[in-house]
Amino acid sequence: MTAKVSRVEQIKENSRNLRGDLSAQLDNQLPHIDKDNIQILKFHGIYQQDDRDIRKQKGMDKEYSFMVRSRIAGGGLFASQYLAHDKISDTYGNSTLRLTTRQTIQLHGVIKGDLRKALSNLNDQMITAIGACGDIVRNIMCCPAPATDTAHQQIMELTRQLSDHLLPRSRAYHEIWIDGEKQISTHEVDPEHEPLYGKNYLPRKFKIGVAWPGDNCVDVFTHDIGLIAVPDSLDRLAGFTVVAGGGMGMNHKKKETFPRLADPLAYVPLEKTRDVVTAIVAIQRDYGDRENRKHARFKYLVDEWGISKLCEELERRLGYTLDPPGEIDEMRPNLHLGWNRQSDDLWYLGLSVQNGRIADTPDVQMKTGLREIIKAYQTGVRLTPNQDILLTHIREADRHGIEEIIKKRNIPHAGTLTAVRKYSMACPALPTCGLAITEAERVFPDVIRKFEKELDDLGLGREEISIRMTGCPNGCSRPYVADIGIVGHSLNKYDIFIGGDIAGRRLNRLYKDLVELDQLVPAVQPLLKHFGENRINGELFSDFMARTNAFEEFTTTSVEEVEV
Ligand code: SRM
Ligand code: SF4
Repeated sequence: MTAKVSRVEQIKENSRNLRGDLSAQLDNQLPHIDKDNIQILKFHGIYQQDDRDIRKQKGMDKEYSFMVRSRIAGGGLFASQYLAHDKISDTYGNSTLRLTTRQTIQLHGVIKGDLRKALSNLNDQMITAIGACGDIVRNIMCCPAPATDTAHQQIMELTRQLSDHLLPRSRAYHEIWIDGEKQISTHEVDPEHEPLYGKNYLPRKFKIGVAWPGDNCVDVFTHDIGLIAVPDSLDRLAGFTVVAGGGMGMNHKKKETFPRLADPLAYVPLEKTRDVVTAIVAIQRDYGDRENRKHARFKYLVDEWGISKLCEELERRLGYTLDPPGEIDEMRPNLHLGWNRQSDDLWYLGLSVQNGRIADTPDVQMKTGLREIIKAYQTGVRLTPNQDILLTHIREADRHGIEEIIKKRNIPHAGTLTAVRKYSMACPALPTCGLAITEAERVFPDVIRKFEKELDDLGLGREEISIRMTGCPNGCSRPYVADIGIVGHSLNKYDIFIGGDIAGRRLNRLYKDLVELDQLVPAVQPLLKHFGENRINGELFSDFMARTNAFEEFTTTSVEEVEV
């Protein structure tokens, strides 16, 4: 390791395979973990947070609590596993469950003294949080449709296998959170070996998504590695079109940071997929930037190398030549909402969860309703990349009872929601996210209501337009592929990005910057009106934006003046 590496690199290297001093930190009487150990904590799926609302109310310096993110490959859970999250959120958290844009669940508001109990309760249900955060391969996403055909089953199976294969080998997680007796281990050097990650793990987070052909519900081009299934003529999984080098995060003040879509790399048969994915991860391990974390994502390496050089290096490591990628079918995202056939005798029901926040409010008792349904009917659960939930394996005979609970708890059926609302997503932002510049999740219901009204007034109330909002430019709700991305820039001011496409194959562009929250809809209104008046044959907003020069006509930014 050279002297120039970032501080986080040094912390990882000295962490004794992700142990750091976490055990001692957990045992002391302080409400928080120290600065260096916070970095190690992330690998265990936990973030230390400071609730800015409570801090202000109490006039305190910091109000510490912790966010625990489970690792849930492809978003698939058994009833008991979902119910364990529900219970832990009441016992140790803030009583809400936050479904994430990567098909996991976050528990917020856990205090330090309860972390071990919360993680141990999850472990009792075979749920881990290791690798849900940190410089490692994160939760692997997969199209959540619970189909019974062979190829669909195979992609979920592969997702689970890849997820297990790409976990760290370190026993630190079990020692610290589960097997209490080893917490005070004095082992200087851990005998275990990390064959893929080594002592320094990856330069940065690494993300993989698996898509079904024609259905881009996982936003496959936004991943470091995207795998698009290729079925054979008998509907079994033959292999994957591999795409590489996607990512969303950027920084308003650093022009060298940018969102990027993955490029097609190769066709890989199923039996070689694991080796190819592992070799790509190893390339990022070896060549990713370990000095500058803002430049450490795989997308920058791919951008600088180009896809051909990546392919050459990959083939050199594998020792064989890869087939070129085939044509990628046109894709549309399927949200998988509403009642759907799972098989001849089973159904699944997709429910839209606004911003993924499962909670009880005076109007909608989403949390109670879901608990009642899942408990009574022992449904399976699949979390979706759009922060929604699918209840699976429902028998015809149980549909009536489920409908009764939905009615009693006032949970809206997807059919009653506008397309704009269904496609919308916002990140948590304030008060928990330490990187938030503006509000997102909390103001988003109102923003969506206003867009719905405007679209309705323009006669566009049924349009499929995706709106995604974040409280900073990191891109956690993948705003840069949305039709309309709203990104926090400075206090109460947002940048509006327009022109992504619903299929997730085109990045949007900065349309207006530094727009006040209450001016978001007026800023986009003229463009929407222009679309309504000039679209051809009912074309989609995204197709209209690609066909015409409406963007150039309506865009105005002051970006040159404000950037430093
Ligand atoms: Fe994210 C950091 C929340 C998906 C890009 N993200 C964070 C942190 C942990 C803030 C922090 O570092 O202190 C946020 C915690 C907020 C809170 O209070 O809960 C956070 N990210 C989320 C979630 C919960 C948003 C959501 O609305 O669901 C998503 C959790 C996913 C999961 O289950 O694993 C989430 N984050 C994403 C995505 C979307 C995706 O992966 O498909 C992205 C863009 C894709 C990408 O990675 O390029 C994303 N998050 C970031 C970044 C920018 C990374 C970069 O390349 O620059 C950060 C900041 C960082 O890493 O330095 C970040
Ligand atoms: Fe926080 Fe920014 Fe991610 Fe929103 S986009 S959760 S504000 S890091």
